[in-house]
Amino acid sequence: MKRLFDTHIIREVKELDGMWDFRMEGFDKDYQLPVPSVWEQHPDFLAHRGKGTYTRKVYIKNSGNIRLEFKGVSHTADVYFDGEKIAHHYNAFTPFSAIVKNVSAGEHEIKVEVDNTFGVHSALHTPNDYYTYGGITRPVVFESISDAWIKNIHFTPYIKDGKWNAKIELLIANVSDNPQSVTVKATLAGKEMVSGVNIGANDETLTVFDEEFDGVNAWSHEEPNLYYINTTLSVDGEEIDDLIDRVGFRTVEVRDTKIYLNGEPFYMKGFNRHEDYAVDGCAVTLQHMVQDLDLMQDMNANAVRTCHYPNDERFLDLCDERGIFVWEENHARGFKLEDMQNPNFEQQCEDCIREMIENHYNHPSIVIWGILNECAAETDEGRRMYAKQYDQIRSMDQSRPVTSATCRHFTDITLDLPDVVSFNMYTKWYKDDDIADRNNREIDWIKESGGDNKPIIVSELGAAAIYGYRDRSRCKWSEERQADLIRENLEVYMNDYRICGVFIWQFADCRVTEEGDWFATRARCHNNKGIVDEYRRPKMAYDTVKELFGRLGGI
Ligand code: ADA
Repeated sequence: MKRLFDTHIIREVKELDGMWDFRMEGFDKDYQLPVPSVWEQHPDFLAHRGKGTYTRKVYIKNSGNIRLEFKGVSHTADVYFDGEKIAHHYNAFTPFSAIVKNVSAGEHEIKVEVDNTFGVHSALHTPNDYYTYGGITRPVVFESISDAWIKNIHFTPYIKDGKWNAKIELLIANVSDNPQSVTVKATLAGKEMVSGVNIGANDETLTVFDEEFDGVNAWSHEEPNLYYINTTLSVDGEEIDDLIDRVGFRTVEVRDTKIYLNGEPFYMKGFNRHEDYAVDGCAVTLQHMVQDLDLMQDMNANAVRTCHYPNDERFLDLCDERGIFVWEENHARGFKLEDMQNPNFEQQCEDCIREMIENHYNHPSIVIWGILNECAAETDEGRRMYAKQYDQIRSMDQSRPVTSATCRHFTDITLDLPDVVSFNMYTKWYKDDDIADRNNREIDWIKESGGDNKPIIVSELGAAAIYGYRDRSRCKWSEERQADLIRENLEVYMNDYRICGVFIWQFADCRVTEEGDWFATRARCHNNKGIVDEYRRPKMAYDTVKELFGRLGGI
């Protein structure tokens, strides 16, 4: 399943989860692999970087237009329908789709060529402190669509004269060579909105409703109220298409040094979470997503940062339902200027941001967008790219603040650009400074460097421990030391009124690439700073976090 609820009742939808035929370049053998999954789960491909081809048949009952949607392929996909190329997409972490018009009834073949190799073609998936897996790693959906169909819904709630209002933007497309006249209807919280729409041949049009909604209850951490928005298209009274989404009435604003939800300042305390689970790789199953959030909430967390890329929508659906605040960010981790000058970098970032916001806009749990984690913010060229990406986000979404997690301490020249200033700090792990002193120097610098009077978030803090390694000396890498350092850091940051949120690095241990030099500082080829290991086995720090998140952190 691609979402936690049905997005269509009228539109014919078939999920293509299941066994696909598979061939790997350089392997003279036929395989069958499950979709979604990573090919690294197969003993022949445990650490394989290469090109694999997935194929399967689909049967179409009635001739017409079909639409294929991939929620995630890692990291590059070339899609063929009956041998004709219909899509090319880069980036494992954002969805993409393709339409084939006037397909005859009967059996057809889908082929997906998948590439997880590194090189100049991949500016964002690189040897890094997380692993780039290979495969069709998120759900695939096969739809039959009418000539006129509902492509997207964007829901923007706001308060006017003390009452909940919302702007509802429906993007309606026409894939036929003839103009279409349809009636569009949207139903939300008992209100029905109707409009006639004319769409030119092979064109799209935006229909906008802007209404007051009486009697709705706000979405919040304590009461994450959600509402279904049902939209349909009809011609001469016959319904031909529909799209259902789920929304929440809430506003997010930045005022002075706080972030406000529905007019009240709120504090975020949570984890950085990679999409990585011991046996799933990045194709984390729904039950493991649920387990992750159950564990985070057991530790009294109320927030999660999708480090360092857009997440699976089912995880965002769970956060919507649980009132968990989400910092979602585009795909970038630790790029130096020379990495950012890869000729594909800016376009691949732009595509990722566009696809992230187009697809995740309606999730009330997303309260802040992030970009370019620890990239070259100390350079003029880097600043130009930061500014360009902030501008792109703000052009698409004026309802959420923007930020970026910096590690260019005392040299970052971009702090005047975001709404919220965030920094990553590993005091007492990488450097043995006094935590409070180092924090004061950081915040003093932020205030002098463009971040004055802005909310401040500690976007990463942490220490490593090897699960099961106990040592009464409490030396580094022991569970004891990790628990000590988490306590010492949280006691400082969560008692500092100038800070409105903390994210521990990281929720769970995650696999890292052997390529590059990560192996030297990442025992087991894992980033071992998880509070639980990759099998979600808790380390001693689990109870430390549970205690401190339970009693500290508030506005
Ligand atoms: C950085 C980075 C994380 C991780 C962390 C660490 O802050 O943003 O992805 O690499 O350091 O473990 O050192």
